[in-house]
Amino acid sequence: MKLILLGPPGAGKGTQAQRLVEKHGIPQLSTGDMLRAAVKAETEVGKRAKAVMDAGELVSDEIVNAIVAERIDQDDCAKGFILDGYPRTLAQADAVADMLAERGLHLDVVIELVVDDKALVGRILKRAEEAHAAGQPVRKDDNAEVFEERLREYYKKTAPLIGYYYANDLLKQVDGMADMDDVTAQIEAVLAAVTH
Ligand code: B4P
Repeated sequence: MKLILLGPPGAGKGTQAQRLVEKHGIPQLSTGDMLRAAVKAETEVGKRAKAVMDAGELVSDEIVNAIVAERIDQDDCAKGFILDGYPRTLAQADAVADMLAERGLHLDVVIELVVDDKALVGRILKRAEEAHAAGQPVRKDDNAEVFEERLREYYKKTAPLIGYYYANDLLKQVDGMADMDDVTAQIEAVLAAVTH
């Protein structure tokens, strides 16, 4: 099973991807996590990505496409994978199509988590507050100002993917405003329908 989780920042892509990993035993390929790991390890990619991420903007297609292409060739991706937060631009979507075609693979479904803007900012600020209260590091992009930029980037560069995947007959929408268990149940229903 190869699927994409699509949605605005804070929609719950990472949250739901982790649940899918547990249930289906396929890996979560989160470009956000991969980039944060590169920043932490101070690799060349991390050094180039840091300022861009801190400002709430998107890292270049070239960097992101390269890290995903390398990742999907690893053994644990043989049975499938969950693309979480990737693709985020039309150029990235074209890159995924090429990457999969070159390997004789295809996408099963693209699941969009639909959440309104007000709820998104509330979730992000809550995550920042909870991390702070627990003495954990707060993500530099989890504040109201940077979040506004993340959302602008989403509408400008990522939202066009909704029409792109709809036209390719791959898009399924779920109500991301529901509680986490309900969202999981909706996703499982979509997966059951597309894989049977
Ligand atoms: P990501 O790490 O992908 O972060 P995100 O979009 O904010 O998170 P997500 O939607 O996964 O939300 P989550 O489950 O955590 O990206 C960060 C940055 O990396 C980008 O801004 C960009 O700079 C860079 N980047 C990543 N991928 C890129 C790409 N492909 N191209 C270029 N740049 C890229 O949920 C958020 C919060 O909501 C959590 O606290 C969670 O507990 C809560 N929550 C989840 N579901 C909920 C629900 N149903 N109800 C209530 N709360 C819920």
